[in-house]
Amino acid sequence: MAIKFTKYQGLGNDFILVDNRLNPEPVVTPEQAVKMCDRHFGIGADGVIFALPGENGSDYTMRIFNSDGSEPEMCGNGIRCLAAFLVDLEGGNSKSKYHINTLAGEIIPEIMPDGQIKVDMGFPRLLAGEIPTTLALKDEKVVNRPLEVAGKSWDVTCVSMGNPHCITFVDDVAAIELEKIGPQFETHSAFPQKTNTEFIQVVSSDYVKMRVWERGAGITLACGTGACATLVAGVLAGKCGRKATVELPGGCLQIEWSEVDQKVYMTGPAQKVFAGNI
Ligand code: ZDP
Repeated sequence: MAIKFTKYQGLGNDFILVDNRLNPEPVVTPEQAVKMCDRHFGIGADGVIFALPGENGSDYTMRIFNSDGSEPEMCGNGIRCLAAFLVDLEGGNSKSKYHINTLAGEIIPEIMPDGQIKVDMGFPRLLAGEIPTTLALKDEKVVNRPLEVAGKSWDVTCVSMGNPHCITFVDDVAAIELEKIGPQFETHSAFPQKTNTEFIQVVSSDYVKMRVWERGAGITLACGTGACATLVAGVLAGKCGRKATVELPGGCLQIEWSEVDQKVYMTGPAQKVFAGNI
């Protein structure tokens, strides 16, 4: 059976988008997703994203499989790609704002006049029990707590954007041996659902550089939920203002943790690359 797909990328974080609007279950299995994401034997991507029918009054539901077949709750760059995909699918009937049901709650991407996509990413979750991490008591925040990884003590701040993130501020982000230490953070026993890990170099209170090791995907060029979690962590740790540019290997995202409604807003691009059948 052939499956129609469209490849999108947001700052080089790339996804295979599948039109799943007629079926409430993904038409691709996690095992097939792994093969599709393979960069040598498949299409190549960091994940597969499904546009499914809406639930509870939302326009659509988004589900995603990571390149290792695991299923994260949310995906920031991916939801911008999904919004661009929906505009394409709906043609003349498309909307400028979509209410998307995800495992992390309702997320609202909006297509801006300049083509950038601004996403209402909802509220960050800050308590150890909801991240989840065992680095503090369930109802405590985890800000600058020591974590032993690869024979070294790192000060970490943890934030959930629906999915778990562990943020570490470093002097030189280029010097981090991501491939070596990333997996040790991801699978550390302090993170029962594993974790995405971000290494951050603060250039100024409104500009930071980030490198990421993603849970279930490894090194990627960008991570939207990670950029959001980073800004929140920067505010908690007293290193950032409420609005900043996050520079990732694939480009920049604008992130704001609104003082008005306490939600996180992410603005960035999403582009179609090619379409095909597999
Ligand atoms: O939480 C996870 O398992 C992530 N690998 C999900 C994907 C996150 C993503 N890179 C993002 O932009 O938020 C898509």
